Amino acid sequence: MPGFQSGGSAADWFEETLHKGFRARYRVEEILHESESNHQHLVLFRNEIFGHVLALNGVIQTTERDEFVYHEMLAHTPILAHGAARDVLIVGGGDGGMMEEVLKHKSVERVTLVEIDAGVIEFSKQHLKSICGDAFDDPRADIVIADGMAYVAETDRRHDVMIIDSTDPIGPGEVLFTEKFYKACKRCLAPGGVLVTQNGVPFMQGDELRHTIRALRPLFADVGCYTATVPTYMGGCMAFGWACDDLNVRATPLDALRERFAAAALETDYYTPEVHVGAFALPRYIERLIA
Ligand code: AG3
Repeated sequence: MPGFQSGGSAADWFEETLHKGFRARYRVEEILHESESNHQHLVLFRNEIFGHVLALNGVIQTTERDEFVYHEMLAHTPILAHGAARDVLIVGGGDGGMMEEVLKHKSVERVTLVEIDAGVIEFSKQHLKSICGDAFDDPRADIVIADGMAYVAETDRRHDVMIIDSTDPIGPGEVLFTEKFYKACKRCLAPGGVLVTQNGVPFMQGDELRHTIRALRPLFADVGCYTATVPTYMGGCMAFGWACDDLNVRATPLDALRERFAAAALETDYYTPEVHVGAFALPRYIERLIA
């Protein structure tokens, strides 16, 4: 079983294999599901601290207990900064957690989820209700099983907010970190639209963020990043890329964010308008990485 190790006692441990030279282990109370899809190895287990834990190819993607940090920050930050997003695209995100956050915005009329692996979606509907809720049944949800790269290169649609909810750049997720992909994203972004990306933990994976920022810079008037701390993405804060052609979107004043947040009547566990603004204040080592 990839990722699993006997801890020397009765309990089994899941060992995440993402980083060279660093491993984190999670005690497995119970394996709830394990399978091999056309694209990847999928496992769901239960851990005392994190609840249900989903790992793809040995890398933890999301957990019941801490998914809110990542999903709220990648969904609400661009949507509330934009202020009038009606059409949202999610690339990846087959677990449905991102879509669930996006659908909390009543002003959003359509969310398109482009996921390469139908297996992840089927599985999440069955086993990850606590993360995706009823998002897959929402009439505003449009589920497309396709390669994200092909979708953004070919679609005629234009999106106000695009969220790249990918895995790390290993395996099927790799293409979602290329210049070619970002160019195609720009093509299907509506005027004033915002693109946000997941860029890993810069302390551990600095190159991932550096490459994305370098690839985005020539394409958009405003390129930057913001951060949030997700407990299971080990090694410090996680970085999210930001790209937009309108400089005013990132500069949306706190008062406006507070008004929009109140109007949207969102219940959140991490996101607040204050956290939103603060998330763009970068520690020096990250500033240097993207300079
Ligand atoms: N996808 C991002 C997982 C990143 C894990 N990387 C890491 N630990 N450095 C999450 C998908 C949730 N919808």
